[in-house]
Amino acid sequence: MASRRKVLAAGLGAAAAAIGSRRAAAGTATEPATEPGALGAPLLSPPYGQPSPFEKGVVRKLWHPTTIPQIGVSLTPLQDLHGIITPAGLHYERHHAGVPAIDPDRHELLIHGMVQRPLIFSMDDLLRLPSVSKIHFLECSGNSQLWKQAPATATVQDTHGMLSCSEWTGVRLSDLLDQVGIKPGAHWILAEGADGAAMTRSIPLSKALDDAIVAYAQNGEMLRPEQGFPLRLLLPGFEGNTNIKWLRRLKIGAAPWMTREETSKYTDIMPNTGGRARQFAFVMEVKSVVTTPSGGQRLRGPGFREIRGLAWSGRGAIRRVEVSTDGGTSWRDAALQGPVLPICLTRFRLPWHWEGAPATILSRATDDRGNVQPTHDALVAERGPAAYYHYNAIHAWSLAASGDVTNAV
Ligand SMILES: Nc1nc2c(c(=O)[nH]1)N[C@H]1C(S)=C(S)[C@@H](COP(=O)(O)O)O[C@H]1N2
Ligand SMILES: [Mo]
Repeated sequence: MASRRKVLAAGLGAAAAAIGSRRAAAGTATEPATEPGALGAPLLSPPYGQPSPFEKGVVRKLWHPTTIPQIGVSLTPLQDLHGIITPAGLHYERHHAGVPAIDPDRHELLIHGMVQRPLIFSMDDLLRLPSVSKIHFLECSGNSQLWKQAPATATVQDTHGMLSCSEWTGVRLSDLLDQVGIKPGAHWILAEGADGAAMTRSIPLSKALDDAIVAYAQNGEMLRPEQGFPLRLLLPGFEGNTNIKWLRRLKIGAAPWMTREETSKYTDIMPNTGGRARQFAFVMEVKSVVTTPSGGQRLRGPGFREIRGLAWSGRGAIRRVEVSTDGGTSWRDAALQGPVLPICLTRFRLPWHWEGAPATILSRATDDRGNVQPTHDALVAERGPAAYYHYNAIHAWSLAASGDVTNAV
């Protein structure tokens, strides 16, 4: 019987039929536990809908306790999400000086520097222009640093939670640059935020002219305050830090400005270079992680179980995800859930029958440019032990015979 169920479990539809935890006895009247209720809650309770109260545990959490609560990171609960879109209220946050309260009616964007006509745009001006909507992930380049401490209790929220994915709507930056007219010799743009940090980053003009969006909306509604309301820069595939929130100024110039965020921070000291650093490594490389089963979860007994996870690349679309349940000795191709979009989270899934023995679960993504997610050892060999940003190595979860899942990195 057990082997027959196992055979059934190999096919997806049959597997689902064999998994129900309670058997409706043949010929006997059986009822599901959930019965039709009396008159329920009225319309508009509340006017802006909220998740079920039973989902109250699905929240962002701090990366680590911060002494100054305005400066730090909150993480997306990847283990609790489905599909590829991150609900706006669960988008990770990274603030360097808290969330400013900006009145959109008073907000302005200045574009100046090496231009023919410096211009100031109001939100009203921007909303009248041709709009574009794109689904893209956003990842902090400091994501997954936790491997350095590697607590066994880490969840995927801890290890990969500086990652979210939204549909972003706004104006093409290239359209705005057309209006101001770029002067010859310009190669860089300085983007500045209106928060207390006045965060500034130098962006290559080529990126600005390619696919950069000056975004005002996220998943169908205006940006959340935490995501930069009323205006942010969205640079598909570039490290989170360059996606300046509360955007107030763009200055066109010939050379990068060497701001704090591109000199003392967001650079990688490279091995065997006499202390030289890799600078302006903007693109977030191909990466993936298994979200089910993942750290902190407990599997209730052997049997059929779908392995699920997310894959993404700042260079293009995901072409392939392989999954190993034996620590990398053998690999199987996971199915990619469509739509498989460029520079976007891609959901992968693999039907699996857990025999109940200890297992080490890994995933390895390949993008459509042929980039393959590296092993931890390969990445450290290339970047050195001091590398901090842009960590995209294969992640491992350890599944014990008890069903407990722990971080194996
Ligand atoms: N103005 C401003 N822009 C900012 C930041 C900031 O602190 N101030 N943080 C940056 C960093 S480090 C990241 S990872 C992303 C995070 O965007 P999110 O908070 O919408 O997830 O915003 C970037 N843009
Ligand atoms: Mo970041």
